[in-house]
Amino acid sequence: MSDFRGYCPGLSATPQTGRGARDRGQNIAMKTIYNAAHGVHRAEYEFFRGEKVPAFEKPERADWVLAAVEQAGLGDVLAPQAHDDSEILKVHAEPYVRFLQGAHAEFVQLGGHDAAFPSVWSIRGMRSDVEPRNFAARMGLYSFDSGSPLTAGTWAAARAGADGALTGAALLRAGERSAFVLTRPPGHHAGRDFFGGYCFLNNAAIAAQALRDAGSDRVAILDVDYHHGNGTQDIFYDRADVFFASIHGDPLTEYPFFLGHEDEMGRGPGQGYNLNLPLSAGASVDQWFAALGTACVAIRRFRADALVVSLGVDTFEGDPISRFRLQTGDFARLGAVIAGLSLPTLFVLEGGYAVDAIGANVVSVLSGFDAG
Ligand code: Q9C
Ligand code: ZN
Repeated sequence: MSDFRGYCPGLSATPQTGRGARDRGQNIAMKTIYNAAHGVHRAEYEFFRGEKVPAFEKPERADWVLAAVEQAGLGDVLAPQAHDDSEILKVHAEPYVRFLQGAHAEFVQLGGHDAAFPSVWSIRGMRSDVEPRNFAARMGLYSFDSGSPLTAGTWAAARAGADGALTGAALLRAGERSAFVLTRPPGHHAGRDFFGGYCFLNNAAIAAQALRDAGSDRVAILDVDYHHGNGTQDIFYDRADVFFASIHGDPLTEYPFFLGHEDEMGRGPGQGYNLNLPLSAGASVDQWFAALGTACVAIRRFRADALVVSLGVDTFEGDPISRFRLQTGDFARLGAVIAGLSLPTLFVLEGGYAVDAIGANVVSVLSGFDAG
């Protein structure tokens, strides 16, 4: 593993690693919190270049990750424990959450079938401080793209995923070295009051906030999904107690386009607590790990006492909608580098659309972490 640690300059100065945790008798098997309700969020299609295409964000993704976790014998698989809405309302606006909860029923009431998609948005110079009564208008007010089908099961699946994130945070506070939240829909594009990018509730942000509330002074979020975690950045942009670092495709060419540039460093008290590391589409594996090293240095400097990883594996070379080039073996190296931070670590599943490889890639990260 020592060759991996070289990618996180400064780590060699600190001997405390995962092995130390093992020596101290901590349980090193990683528990998975599996959101079994994920499957009720099921969209037939999304729009791509004006065409209806089969949805990329589909239930098989989580099914295959679960199969791989079980086959690898990673650790116990647990169900999420129910938590109060108040935990979610610390990072999401109440009118948004209430809208999401009832949106599909409203859509059906209006005669809608299958999934609802927004079609009109409040843009520069228009009002977003008045909630319209019209359903289509509220769909637009609370979203930033038309690529996120809102289905009959979206709220139930997303709400159970938030319970999974909160359960994971509680496990860390109870002394687990790590845990894995296996859920969909993903979360990192969802902001305080908007959905988009297949995301509705920001699981990583909900977990980070729960860790803060349970006594962690400084929480770092490391977002390794191919796409910039604009929702997470939005939620914590003004804050110095949650550090956000993201490695992603350059927004000049890659989704979500309108956030994720290097010069976004935080605002007010949050100035200096946001780090974006955009890479050009097609960037090499070496460039990617160099960026990871930079993120690790910043997380160490922040002196985080807990880490949440937004774990997208759409950086995989075979991903159908992304353009980085990591291979399955590289994901183990990623896990080992993260282990070198020696922090209680919660992994939360985000993207990854090469369904036949998603299980191997996720398990590669998690077992690389366990071994690191
Ligand atoms: N039809 C996450 O990885 N647009 N979201 C893709 C292809 C949206 C990705 C266009 C990509 C969102 C969590
Ligand atoms: Zn992604």
